[in-house]
Amino acid sequence: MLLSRRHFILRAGVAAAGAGSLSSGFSAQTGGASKTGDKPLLASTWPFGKPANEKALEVLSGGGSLLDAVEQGIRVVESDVANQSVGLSGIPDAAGIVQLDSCIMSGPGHRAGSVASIEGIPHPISAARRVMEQTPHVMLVGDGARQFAIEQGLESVPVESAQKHAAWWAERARERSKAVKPNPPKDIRENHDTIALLALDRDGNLAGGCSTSGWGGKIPGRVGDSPIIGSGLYVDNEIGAAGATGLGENVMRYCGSFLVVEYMRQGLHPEEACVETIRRIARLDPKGFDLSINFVAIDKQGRFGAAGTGQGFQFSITTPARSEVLQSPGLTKADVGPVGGNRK
Ligand code: SD4
Repeated sequence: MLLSRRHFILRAGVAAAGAGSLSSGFSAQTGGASKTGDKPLLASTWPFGKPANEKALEVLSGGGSLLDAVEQGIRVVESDVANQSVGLSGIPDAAGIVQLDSCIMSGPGHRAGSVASIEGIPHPISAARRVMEQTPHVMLVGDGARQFAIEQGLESVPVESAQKHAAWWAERARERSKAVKPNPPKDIRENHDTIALLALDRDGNLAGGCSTSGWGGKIPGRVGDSPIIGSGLYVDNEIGAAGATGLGENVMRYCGSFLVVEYMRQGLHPEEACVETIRRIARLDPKGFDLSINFVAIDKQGRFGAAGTGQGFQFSITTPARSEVLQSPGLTKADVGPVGGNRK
């Protein structure tokens, strides 16, 4: 079922790229059958995005703003102490410290804020929003970001206690990955997961946010795609929004989320745009489809879609009429012919 749907999607993608419109038979499961969808619409990465979506919908239904919805939704995942890849319960770096990355974007005004390698701040998404709203800057990193968050009155914990808190996870990270390896483990879901949450309100305005603890056992100071505008997240209020999860190094070299939005601008359905982005990256990348990357996207009409490499990934969709976890199509070399064009 998935296979034939995937093949259909790839064919439809090629056709739609030229025609700028979709076949009426496009995947109903991923929301493509209709040209417009329910609003508000929340889409996010992984099953843990579902409670985040639901919180965001609750905020919007209660009259909150799009940015409130994104921030509050992501805070649900950042607060989940069982989550090993978002918030202070995330797997620490090779030095045993949890460094967090996050960003937020508002479609209206095309505004963005971001924090990277921030320590001891339980809600980096709130810090990213403050950067966007309270400073002339887009991105703050490291201790500067932490001090800014504290000055803004955001919740903080001493880094020593964040360290203690992280010690147990550090031990596990060491066992699992023996710190940073030149080649990441095959199943990156073991130690990579980001919440990227995209939101569309009833008026067709868009926003999004992203939050992660990044690559477990990373070199201290390593920053992934998640706080990089255009890589882990991109929002264009004329077109749509996209977010990424997976191995950031394979997203940030291609401005992955920006590319997804640009494919939607060319007329592709969100799912096709995610598929075409992965195909394009795989064509250029020496690793071909062995990339461990995933994208989720929504457009201004309320359509949504996702795609990933390998087995694909699970993403969450919430509207007033439905809230569910869906499986994205997965792309492998077998699906799309020659890849890794720069491979020497
Ligand atoms: C990173 N993209 O730091 C993030 C982590 C992640 O699924 O998404 N994992 O590379």
